Amino acid sequence: MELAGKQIAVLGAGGSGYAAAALALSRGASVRVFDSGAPEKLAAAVAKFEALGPPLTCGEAALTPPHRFDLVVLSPGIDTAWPIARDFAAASGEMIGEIEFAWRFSDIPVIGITGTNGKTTTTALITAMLQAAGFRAIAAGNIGLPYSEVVNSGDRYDWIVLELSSFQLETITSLSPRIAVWMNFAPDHMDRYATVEDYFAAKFHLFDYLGEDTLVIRKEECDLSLDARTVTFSAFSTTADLGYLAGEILHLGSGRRFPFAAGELQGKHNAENVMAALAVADELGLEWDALVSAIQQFQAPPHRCEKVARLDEALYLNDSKSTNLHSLESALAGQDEPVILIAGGKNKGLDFAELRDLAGRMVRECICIGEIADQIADAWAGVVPCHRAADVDDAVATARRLARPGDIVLFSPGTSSFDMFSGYEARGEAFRSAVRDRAFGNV
Ligand code: UMA
Repeated sequence: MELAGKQIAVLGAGGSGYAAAALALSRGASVRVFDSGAPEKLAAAVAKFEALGPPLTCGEAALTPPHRFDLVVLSPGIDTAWPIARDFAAASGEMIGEIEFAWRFSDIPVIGITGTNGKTTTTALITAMLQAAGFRAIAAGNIGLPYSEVVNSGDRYDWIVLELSSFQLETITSLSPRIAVWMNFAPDHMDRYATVEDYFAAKFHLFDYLGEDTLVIRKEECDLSLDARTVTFSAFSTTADLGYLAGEILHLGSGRRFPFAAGELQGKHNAENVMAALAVADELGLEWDALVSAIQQFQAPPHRCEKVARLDEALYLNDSKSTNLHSLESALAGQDEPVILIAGGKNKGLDFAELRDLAGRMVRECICIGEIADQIADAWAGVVPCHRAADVDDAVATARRLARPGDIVLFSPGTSSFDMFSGYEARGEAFRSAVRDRAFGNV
């Protein structure tokens, strides 16, 4: 794509807007950046853009009718339905997302991963696996490092492993992953999408531009009815190409086995993340045996069912990233041992009754915290004994009293943290400290 002499508008002055602006500048374009955030909140961004060069217009001024541009590059956090984005698009030649923009300047093959849950872990795992096999591979996209930054660096990679959110997939017009991985789908981001179908349609764009490529798809999602060659995986089905039995991952066709349970990752949902990675390995002709130590040593990104410590012979898992019912459901369904669950947080209208049957089967005791504590106890009354705790530390103290040797103490809140914390990271830190203080004798 030729950019010299072109006028480019970048909407959004966050990480992806900055990386897209830098890439456009390096290709000779004239760039302007617009962000509707209040100038006082964007002081750091203003300083960064001043150093980079392109003018940044923020606040009210960014909302005035735009000039005509040759191309508008949209940050993922900005809704394509936002009237200002529509005005920019209407006045300009074309509007694409930051991911599509970067794709147009790169010839490095992409492995694209989407799904409601598990995509960050799978992206990091596939990257670690490729690196262990001797490939130059890097993880980018929704995982945190903007794709445009990787492309603009000029560094040569054999593979870019892209975590793709629905927000990013909404605005692709040619991105064609060599291998596309679909982890799972469940309602989420309903503050951005009018219907669940709209959210699904956004994610489904992953498959829009596939050629002779391979799809790796969770078996339960196979009604996607796609023409491309498909490899399926599932920890809950006996007919998927890759399945799970007694701690091992099995390849149905060849009988190959992978020792999953001996590794750092824990739970059947993580077994599915490893299956997706092994399916990618098969596509690239990599031997499973050569990948055992890289996969077994791989640690889940923080706050995603990470092992914190063993205390009184019970294993404590921090799954603070569980901010919706689907991630709580996956964390629970993935356990093989009785669970002492700590759940709750902000009351954002979720109905924990949806998980009543699963909780009844998997959870021996539940400790409820936060604004939504009473609703959880009401929703699960009669199937799970529920206890209230004042805060995370109190919840861990209660869990320790209730846990028996061999139990899993699972901190998987199932809702967001903003009633008590600045985000899921701070909430997960509080859990880790409460557990480690006890494990190492401070309490
Ligand atoms: N803004 C506007 N108008 C709006 C909305 C936002 O001007 O209507 C401005 C904000 O004032 C802000 C800027 O846009 O200054 C932020 O842009 P952004 O929200 O796109 O954030 P980035 O910093 O560019 O980060 C994005 C992804 N963020 C989102 O999709 C919300 C990051 O994913 C991603 O890591 C990064 O690009 C690099 O690719 C984060 C995320 O929360 C982790 N993703 C969601 C999720 O995982 O659930 C989808």
